[in-house]
Amino acid sequence: MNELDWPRWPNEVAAGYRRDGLWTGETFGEVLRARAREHPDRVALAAKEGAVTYGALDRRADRLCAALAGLGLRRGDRVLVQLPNIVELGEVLFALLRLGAVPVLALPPLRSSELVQLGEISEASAYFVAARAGGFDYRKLAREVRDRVPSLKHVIVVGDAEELVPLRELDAEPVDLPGPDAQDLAVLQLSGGTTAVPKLIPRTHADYLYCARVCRAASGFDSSSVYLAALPAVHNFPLISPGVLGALDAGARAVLAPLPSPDVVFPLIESEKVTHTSVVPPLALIWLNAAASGSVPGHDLSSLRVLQVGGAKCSAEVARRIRPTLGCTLQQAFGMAEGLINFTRLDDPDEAIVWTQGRPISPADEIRVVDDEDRDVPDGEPGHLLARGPYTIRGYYRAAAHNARAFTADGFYRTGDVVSRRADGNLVVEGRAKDQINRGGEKIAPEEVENHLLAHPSVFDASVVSMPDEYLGERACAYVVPHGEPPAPRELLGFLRGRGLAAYKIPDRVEFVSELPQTGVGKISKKDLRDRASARAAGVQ
Ligand code: J2J
Repeated sequence: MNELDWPRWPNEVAAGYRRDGLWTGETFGEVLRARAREHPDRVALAAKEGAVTYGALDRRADRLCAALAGLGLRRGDRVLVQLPNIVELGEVLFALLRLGAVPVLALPPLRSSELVQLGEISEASAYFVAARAGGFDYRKLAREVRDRVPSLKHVIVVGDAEELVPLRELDAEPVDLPGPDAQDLAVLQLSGGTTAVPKLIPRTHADYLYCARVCRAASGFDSSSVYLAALPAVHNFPLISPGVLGALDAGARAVLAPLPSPDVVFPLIESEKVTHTSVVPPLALIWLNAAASGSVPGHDLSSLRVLQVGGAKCSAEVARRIRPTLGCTLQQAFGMAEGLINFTRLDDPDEAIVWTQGRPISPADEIRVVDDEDRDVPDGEPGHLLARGPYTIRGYYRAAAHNARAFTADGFYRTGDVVSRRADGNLVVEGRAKDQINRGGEKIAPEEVENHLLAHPSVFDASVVSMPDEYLGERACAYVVPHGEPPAPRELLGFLRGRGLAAYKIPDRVEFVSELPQTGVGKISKKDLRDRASARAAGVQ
């Protein structure tokens, strides 16, 4: 991989993080080896189809790593990984991490349009999918992506591979390979994004491990805890905050739920004695309602100690119900795959747990709240949140021009979030300055959807904005100026699906208009459109 592919921390800063013991010399492959030596027979990962011990996971990772090397995969190569919550996800991740090949973590709902872009930017050489998951045939998707991405040589399938490469046949005697260094890339995470082209987030072994460890300390997670991944485990929140990788680093058990619904999750919490899990706010509400109404009766949830809620703002109303209904402590989690994570602390006063999104998890995190000219604003006033620190990236992968805008000259990441800082240090998320829609924790870059709309022959112009929604927080509304006769909304949305866009990015509502409102300088006024969408949602118009 080229040195210029992603911006590193400055040498003296990195040396400081090492000297202070924040970055250790360990890699994920070594961590798994150490835990397997300490307690080979302890269960590492449990999923619907079965469980795997630390010893077995370690051996399988070695053998798969050797087989992948046999296919020609090398340290530094990028590999698309789009797997659901199954044990094989752990096997694949650790085999790649040990080899030093870099998983590009693709959420299961992503489709050909997104996967092709991810494959092209990363020049991925392999792609891991499950044959079918959630009623969808990923082999079909993988073939299409392979045919459109010239670098993709191998499609490896969990389950019935048809003519593709079956994962279970990738098995070879372990070989001694030069593994990655701690400051090499561990994974490429996917940014929530504000641009038409997705941004990849370069996370190293050192910074990702550090992130998991400080998250663990702040959420009271230790080797006797049990983590449940209810959300797709490749997402940053359930993967590393402290998530599945944090649990495995602790030598604890991680449980992978195939679906996040109460009828699946509640029995798992009981049978696996889950202590920690994480959800987005709409899911917290579903769980609360299920627990309160007894719609999934007879399940003992008393093992649950911490419910992390994040990804989007948790309303005080939901927050207040968590302890009385589920019997556990709420931990608000305001994080981002680019790095910075804020948690409320378990021993914070209820008022802070209910009303704030927490504070940085590491004393080495540096945050600033600034005005439009990057001047610090006083506590209590809203401003743009900037972040820098031992697990916050200094730039996206292969995105030099974008990096110049998304980071300050002295290396702070411009989160795009508008927050206020209270005297007690806790942050309150007040809004967002970035052009993004947060649909119940799922992030949509309007520009990406607008470009797909503009590809329709009957669309002259289009703008996609958020509209408030009681359940998801926000939904997406597309304002479309047609070319002549407007297409039927259903046809237009079908067109977007046909272009291979993830279902959650398909606008919830389409409105045809004769023109889009403009700002004084002739740009489309998204603010006017958002106001219009809000009025519509409130039933005013
Ligand atoms: C308001 N907005 C929030 C919150 C994230 C832990 C937790 C979450 C993520 C995540 C993550 C929010 N209240 N509690 O990676 O490790 C919005 C902000 C933020 C963006 C990041 C983790 N929690 N957000 O959500 O990369 O706008 O990471 O900048 O998906 O989600 O999204 P993402």
